Amino acid sequence: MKGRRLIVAATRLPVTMARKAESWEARASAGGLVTALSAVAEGRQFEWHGWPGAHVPESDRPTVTRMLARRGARPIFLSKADIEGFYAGFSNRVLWPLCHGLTDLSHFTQSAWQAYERVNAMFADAIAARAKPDDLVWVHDYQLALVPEMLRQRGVNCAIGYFLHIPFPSSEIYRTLPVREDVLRGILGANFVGFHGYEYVSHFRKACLRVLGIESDPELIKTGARRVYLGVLPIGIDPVEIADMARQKAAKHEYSSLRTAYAGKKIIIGVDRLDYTKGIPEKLLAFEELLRSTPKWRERAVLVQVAAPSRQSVDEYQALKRRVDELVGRINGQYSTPGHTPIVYIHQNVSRTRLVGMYQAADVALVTPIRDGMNLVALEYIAARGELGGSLVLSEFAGAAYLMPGARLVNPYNIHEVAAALGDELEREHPDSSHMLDFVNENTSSAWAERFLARLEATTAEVLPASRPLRVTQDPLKTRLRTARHPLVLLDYDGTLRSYERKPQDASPSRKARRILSDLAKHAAVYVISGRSADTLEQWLGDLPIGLVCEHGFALREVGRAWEERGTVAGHALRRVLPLLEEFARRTPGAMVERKRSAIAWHYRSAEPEFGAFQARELLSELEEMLRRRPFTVLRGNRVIEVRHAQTSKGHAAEEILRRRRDADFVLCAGDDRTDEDMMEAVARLRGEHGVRCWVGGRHPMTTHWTESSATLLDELGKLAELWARRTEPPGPPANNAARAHTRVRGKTSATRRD
Ligand code: ADQ
Repeated sequence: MKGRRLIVAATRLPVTMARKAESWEARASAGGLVTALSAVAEGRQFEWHGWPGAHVPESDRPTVTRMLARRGARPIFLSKADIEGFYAGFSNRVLWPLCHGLTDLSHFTQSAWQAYERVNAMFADAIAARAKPDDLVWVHDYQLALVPEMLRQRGVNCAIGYFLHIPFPSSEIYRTLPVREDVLRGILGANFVGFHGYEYVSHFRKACLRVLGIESDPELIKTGARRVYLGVLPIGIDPVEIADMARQKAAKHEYSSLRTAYAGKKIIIGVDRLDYTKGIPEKLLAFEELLRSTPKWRERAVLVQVAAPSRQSVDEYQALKRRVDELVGRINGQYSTPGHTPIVYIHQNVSRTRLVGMYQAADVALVTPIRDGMNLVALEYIAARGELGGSLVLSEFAGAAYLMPGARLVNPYNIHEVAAALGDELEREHPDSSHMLDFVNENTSSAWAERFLARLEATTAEVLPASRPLRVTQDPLKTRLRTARHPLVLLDYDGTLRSYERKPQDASPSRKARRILSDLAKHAAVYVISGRSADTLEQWLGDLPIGLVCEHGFALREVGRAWEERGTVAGHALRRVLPLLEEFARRTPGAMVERKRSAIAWHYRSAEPEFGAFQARELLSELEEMLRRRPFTVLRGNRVIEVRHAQTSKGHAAEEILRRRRDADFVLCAGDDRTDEDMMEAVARLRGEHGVRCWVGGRHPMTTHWTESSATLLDELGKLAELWARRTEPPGPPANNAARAHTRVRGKTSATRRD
């Protein structure tokens, strides 16, 4: 076996279980995804987690599990309530219409959402129990959007990919979703997220910006320590399978019966699931318009419309069925003659082999969804017609529209335009579809899967650092901690000791955090190194026996001493930088300038997000030019750009503390954002193997350990304080070289202004 093991999560297994008398029967389902994955499954170990397509009572589950295991499938058993809430309720009644831009058909209920969360968690549990660090996990589609992040929360650290088979809607539409943050965060647990077209990537990026405030590049989103790569990978079909089917009897029979029945006439084919996104009523109205405006086609053209029954328990689908029935009746009533009926309506699941025969018989395919992630019917038609060539009238709102050179693109809402395009295409005698055929033959479904996995492997090669979860009571760390005689603890505040709050002033320390800090300080030298002002730190932590560093390293306060300041922003920065920032604030409604002693900051949290991000990029390039070879650094934080003296960073602060605490024989530092990386770097450089560097919120390439959240870190710090308290031979109090090194006391700094 070459290749890494692949674990696939998709709602439905490639095998459907059905109850047969007293036993169960396994039937292979032949979806596009099954074909796409069968080739990549060949060279590696492979397992597929999903729902077996039926409610299986508790007593039968072991048998069904065994039957499925033989086919590489691992069942997620769902109760009837789960199927209703997760599948019909949230997936198909909320996300499906919303992602297709149909907000008025999207009906959110709390109970359906809870079922969705529950079922996503079942998938995550099942996969987390199996996944090994070197595996690849590939999660499919909108039904399982929470799974990637849920896997991270369960400590899964292997490469996770996610592919969305349907459109991602514009951010205006997406923002109407009541659980918009959760769904985005769920997807962002992946290392690589794939879409059919760049339009969807761009919508996804805008949603991340507007909903979560996360800026991104066209192919990359950085969120905390994690990098999420984005890719455009339009799915394909298997043209060889189509060619094989075309040779079968059922296809040949279908072909010749249609050609005989409509000899001398033009055949138009429509093949869709009976879904409101597929634009079937609009298509029928366009055909009606053609018959009305161009009488010669009334008896010389037939529309064969196959509509597979779909989601019949959902109200909107029942309404759609009634509407389609009515339209077909009306048009046929109006234009039928004893010898000819213009619409042949087949409301059935037709075998794929028969469909191929129908495609082959058709002069024109009419594929006019009002919104469609990709649309495989367009590709199947071109493949089935092969060298015969064929006309494809294709909605510009199908993902396939970007990829089919030579298709006649139409706006499906414009009935007259579609009717006219259809009329034109019916006139063509030998349409050339060779360019489309080339695309279909090259972009096969298995090539698509290979490409996805190659991208997933490439994007994760770099992010598998050998860091481990922080567990202070487990060896070897426990022994190292217990035997440390002069330990030093350096902690960031926001996001590390405390989770973020919408309003920064609300994030005061919990009683538990304060108690743990003072317990730790009985056995170690403890510093909180924060971006907060001196005043805030004094107010929240000033009474504890710990050192404080404010404004990202601008000033340091040893226990019981006054604040010592480092470089301030003055002179050049004030004369040149301040006016520039003020000009950008004037040009960007909602942006503002903040002056601190250590820095000047340009905040754009309240500006229109896209414009703010654009202006921030402009400002950064101007600042870079202006500050070349000057002792200032430009820091890009969360929706803020700060210009500060090059000597003020958390790295410099950590360096200074390490210099003062030379005898510290063990250093533990923890942080969670970009500014903490400087601190991690300093500890790694100066203390190497004597340091434990812990990242909060996931793995980070610069750290040795990680915790899931600030709450987990606090728990571990609490255990650490207990561990030290239980030591039989208590170490001496932490050496305090600081007092000796204390030469630059300048008194307490003035309050930092937060305008
Ligand atoms: P679907 O919405 O299901 O897929 P589509 O891409 O057209 O849409 O695939 C439909 C498949 O079902 C085709 O293979 C077609 O042959 C088959 N089919 C349609 N009608 C049928 C009938 N009456 N009987 C039998 N078979 C029928 C979702 C997204 C799409 C995206 C795919 C793949 O909505 O936009 O292209 O996933 O990513």
